Amino acid sequence: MKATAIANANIALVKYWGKRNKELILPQNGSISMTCDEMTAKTTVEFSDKYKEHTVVINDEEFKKDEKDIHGHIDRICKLAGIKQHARVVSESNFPVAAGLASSASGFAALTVAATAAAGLKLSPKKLSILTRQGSGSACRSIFGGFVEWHRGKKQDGSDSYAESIVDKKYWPDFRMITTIVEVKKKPVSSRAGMSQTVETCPYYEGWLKTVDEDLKLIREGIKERNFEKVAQTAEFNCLKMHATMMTTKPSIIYWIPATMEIIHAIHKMREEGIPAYFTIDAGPNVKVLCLKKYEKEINKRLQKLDGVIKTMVCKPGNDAKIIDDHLF
Ligand code: 2P0
Repeated sequence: MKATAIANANIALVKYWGKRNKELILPQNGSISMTCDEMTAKTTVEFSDKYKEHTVVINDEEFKKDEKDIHGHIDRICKLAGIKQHARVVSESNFPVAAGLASSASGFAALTVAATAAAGLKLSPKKLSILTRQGSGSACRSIFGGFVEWHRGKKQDGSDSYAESIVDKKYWPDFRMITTIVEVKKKPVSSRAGMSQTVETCPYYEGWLKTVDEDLKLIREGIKERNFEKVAQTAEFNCLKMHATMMTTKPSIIYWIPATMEIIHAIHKMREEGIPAYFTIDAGPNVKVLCLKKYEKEINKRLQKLDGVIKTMVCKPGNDAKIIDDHLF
């Protein structure tokens, strides 16, 4: 009863920001992401009578019950599989956890794929996505590679709120996402708390919701047409609208630090010079720069020279989450 899975992180082009049901993790709006090949979580799960409780070790640090409730997600899978044993979970990711780099997306996707396999469950990708969503919303998109849409759904039981592939990773291999790290420490306000506060107190939240369907349509079309400007312009604007809702909650949430602004201005300057670069930013200060393969080297070189940039990771469209043989323990 042991299995190991790897899953890539994903970065949203149309953001998920706000829940309509916190228990089932049902979103207020649909979202679209790219699965990122260089940002990976690898997780081994073993169920056994020798374990008296669930233990979870991520990047060599033991995780007790926290806001994300990883232990609760393992219980959910045990219940589904009808097993009574406890689990040992060991996970490693190749990028900082909880710094707005979608670590919970790759983490929960790898955990769900490994734990269901270890528990002997055989679920369709759609069912896996629904189950993963209940651990962490954006993680349901990391079940799939390439470009992915998470449908908002309408049903109260969440059975129509799942992710599916728009196109696989081979469809647009020239698309690049350069993750530009300016801070690696844990962010001051978690995404979960930030989005809840936004739904409750932002006077512009209704305005955000009204514009999302148009962004989803443009990005869906742009991906299918391989129209970089259409996808990247829409994604940048969508990100700014999301941050505008965060900044206008009570109390205000501002994830950006000076280096974040430094990158934004550098991108504006690149565009003035005719280099097509756009940005998107999640619930944290790190910036993801969108570009095409042709401009990747030049843009990456310029980003690395900016004040406050610690490192960059160039990502291409990545793989579906999958089972591998190489266990971590
Ligand atoms: C996204 N983010 O679409 C958006 C953009 C952050 C900003 O999904 O509470 O960790 O576990 O469902 O998925 C981060 O939120 O939150 C997120 P939960 P999650 O990628």
